[in-house]
This record gives sequence, structure tokens and C-alpha cells, in this order.
Amino acid sequence: MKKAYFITLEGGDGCGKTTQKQLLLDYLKNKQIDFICTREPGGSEAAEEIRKVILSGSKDKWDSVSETLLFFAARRSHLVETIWPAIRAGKWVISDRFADSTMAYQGYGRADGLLNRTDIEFLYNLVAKDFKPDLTIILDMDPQIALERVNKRGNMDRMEGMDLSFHQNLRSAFLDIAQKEPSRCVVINANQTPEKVHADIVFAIEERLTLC
Ligand code: Z5A
Repeated sequence: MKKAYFITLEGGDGCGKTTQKQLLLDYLKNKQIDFICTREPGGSEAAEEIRKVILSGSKDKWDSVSETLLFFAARRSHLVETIWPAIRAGKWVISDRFADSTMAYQGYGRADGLLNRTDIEFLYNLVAKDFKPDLTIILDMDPQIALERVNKRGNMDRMEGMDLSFHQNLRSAFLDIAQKEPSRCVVINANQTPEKVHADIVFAIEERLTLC
């Protein structure tokens, strides 16, 4: 059986993941690749329920420990119910966010001193063992411009309500993650037209993965 890949799209708020996910799905359909498309938090029935709890309410609703545990509870369900069965069935899995978001948002971004990156790595090992994405696309851009996009669109959620320095820390966090794992992560300039960003993503996929 052909290898089924797990690809994740990561980056700060408003960097264009949802837009790029759609373009990527059209590309995979054209290539006649069997895939599922999913997201975090969410991606299974139980995880979608947790998503509602996490993303609604005031920005101080959870401290970083509670928030991280909720993300990992959702992730475990997402892996068991959705991601692993799809991979076993030979389908590629495209996920809008995955564990790098926890490392960036809760590990680097939430500076309340209650948990550190080692705690997050420990939780990752507990829920996912040695399973990792085959390719992680990190969409990188100035957070100020990305947040202007989100503002224009409306419907800011709890995380998007954090201040600019939080979003600047996030950007550095994703770049740091990419630097630590260059064989898994590729950083793409998201401050270009959607078509150009898509072309860069396709280039990364064709360069790093075997399509047939
Ligand atoms: N979170 C966390 O803290 N820890 C975790 O472990 C996980 C997640 C898994 C999920 O919310 C939140 O949970 C997220 C991280 C946190 N924080 N927030 N907020 P979400 O999934 O609802 O939100 P998001 O992931 O940040 O997505 P988003 O805000 O919808 O943005 P996006 O998907 O990256 O961008 P988009 O919707 O494709 O584009 C935004 C706007 O820009 C839209 O109007 C587009 O038409 C426009 N756009 C897109 N691309 C372009 C280009 N190239 N040029 C110009 N305009 C563009």
C-alpha cells in the first residue's frame, strides 16, 4: 500500500491556514490522492465539544495548565477516532493545526509560569507516543498584518483577543520549532497572494514527500 502522509498546517491567527487548506484539498483531489481533512482543536465528535469549551468565553477563563490539558484531551480523541484510523486506511490526513500549536500558544505564548515546554513534551508523548506529522507547513507573517485580516473578517475568538506581544511571541515560537526540526517543518512566507503561498506549499510537498 502507498504511504499515507500526515500533513499539518501551522502558524499564528489569520495567517491563512483555512484558505490554504482549501487550495491544498483541490490539489490533492486533482492528484487523485485519498485524504481526509481535519482540524484542531476538534476533528472528532468529543474533540469538537472540547473546542467549543476552549474557544468561548473571556481570555482569562483558563490558566495555562487547564487549557493545555483540554487541548491534549481533544488531541487524544482526534488521534484515536480520526487520524490513526485514516492513516491505517491509507488516507492522507491534512490537519489545520496540531501539537506545534500547543507548544507555541501554551508553551511559549502563555507566560504565566505554570508549565514549561518539558511538561508539554511529556503530555505529547502520553497522547501520541512517537507519532508525528510527516510534514508541517508553518505559515509565517507579521502578526499585525495577520490580525488586520482577522479584524476585517470579524468574529474574533478568545485567543485572537490576546495582545500584540502575545502574537509576536507566537511567531518567534513557530520559527523556533521549525529551526529545531528542519526535516519535518518548512516555513513559508504567508504575506503573499494566496496563489503564491499555495505554489510554495505544493513545492514543499513535492520536494519532501513521495506522491506515487
Ligand atoms: N490553539 C491553541 O492555543 N493551542 C492548540 O493546541 C491548538 C489551538 C490546536 C483555534 O482557533 C485557536 O486555538 C487558535 C490557536 C488555538 N487561536 N486563535 N485564535 P481557530 O482554528 O478558529 O483559528 P485559527 O486557527 O487562528 O484560524 P483563523 O483565525 O481562522 O485564521 P486562518 O485560518 O489562519 O486564516 P484564514 O481564515 O484562511 O484567513 C484569514 C483572513 O485573511 C480571511 O478573511 C482570508 O480571506 C484572508 N486571507 C487569507 N489568505 C490571504 C492572503 N494570502 N492575502 C490576503 N488575505 C488573505
